[in-house]
Amino acid sequence: MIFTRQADRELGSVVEGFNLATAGDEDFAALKKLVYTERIVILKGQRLSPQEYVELGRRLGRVETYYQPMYQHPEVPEVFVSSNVPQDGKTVGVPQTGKFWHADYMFMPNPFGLTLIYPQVIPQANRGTYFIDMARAYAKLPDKLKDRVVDATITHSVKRYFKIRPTDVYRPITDILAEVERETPTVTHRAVPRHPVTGEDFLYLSEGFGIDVIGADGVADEDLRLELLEETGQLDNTFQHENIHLQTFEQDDLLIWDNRVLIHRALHTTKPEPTASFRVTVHDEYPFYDGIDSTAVNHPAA
Ligand code: 7UC
Ligand code: FE
Repeated sequence: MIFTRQADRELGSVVEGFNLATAGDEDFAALKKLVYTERIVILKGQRLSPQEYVELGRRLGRVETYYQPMYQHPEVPEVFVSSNVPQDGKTVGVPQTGKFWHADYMFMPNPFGLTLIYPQVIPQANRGTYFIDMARAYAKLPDKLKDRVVDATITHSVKRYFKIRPTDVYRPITDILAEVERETPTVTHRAVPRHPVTGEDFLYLSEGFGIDVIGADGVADEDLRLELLEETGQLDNTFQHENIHLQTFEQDDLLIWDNRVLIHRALHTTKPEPTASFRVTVHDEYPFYDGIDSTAVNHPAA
């Protein structure tokens, strides 16, 4: 395997010559280490079946299957499918996922450390994913703002971006919202957890899933939530903020990123184009942050 930093970019390293069929445990350990330091790793030249892709995920840790069946690959449920491309006249997976700042499973009690994305159908005009490194963004905050958030907690819920399923048609919206709260109750995470490998503190807040920032006095502070979103770049709808990194990719790329420190957002498409990608998500061998039970099951079948 050969690692190359992306020239002129703060994030991301490119890996040539990774081969699942021949990779040893030491290669997977090296890959993971690279993800923690570089945040994003782009494996070039990958030609994997959905089954092989999940196998790659298993070599990195415990694979988490998305809790909602409508996102699951019809043959390989561990693969989450984001797609607007019908197959045999039927929709596969879910279109338009993640078009808001978030980290995956932030609204669950035990989020996973690693997200893998394997683009399948790549749009021509609007390709790529936006990222913000929330460890660097936190480090750059004015001390006064850091002081206000360091001992805070944040509540998270999927309710703002929960997608209506075909079976929800004609259901009262209040019933659906009550079901969302029952199935995925609002969770509380420390506002500024520490990365178990790099030791960096990061701000665990997103515009998509963050509900309340609760100060050390136990009171929700809406001004603080908005200031933090503004300072970190999450309210910049031009995506020109210096914290925002656009990661592009091409066919046969497979991206692995640090789902602790990075938040991400699907690139806003200006014209509808066919796009499809496969996702696999993995709990590494470290607790998500100190104090979280890394063996906790997120969504016991309801
Ligand atoms: O459809 C979507 O945008 C999925 C989102 C609500 N959850 C992705 C995740 O893993 O947190
Ligand atoms: Fe996502």
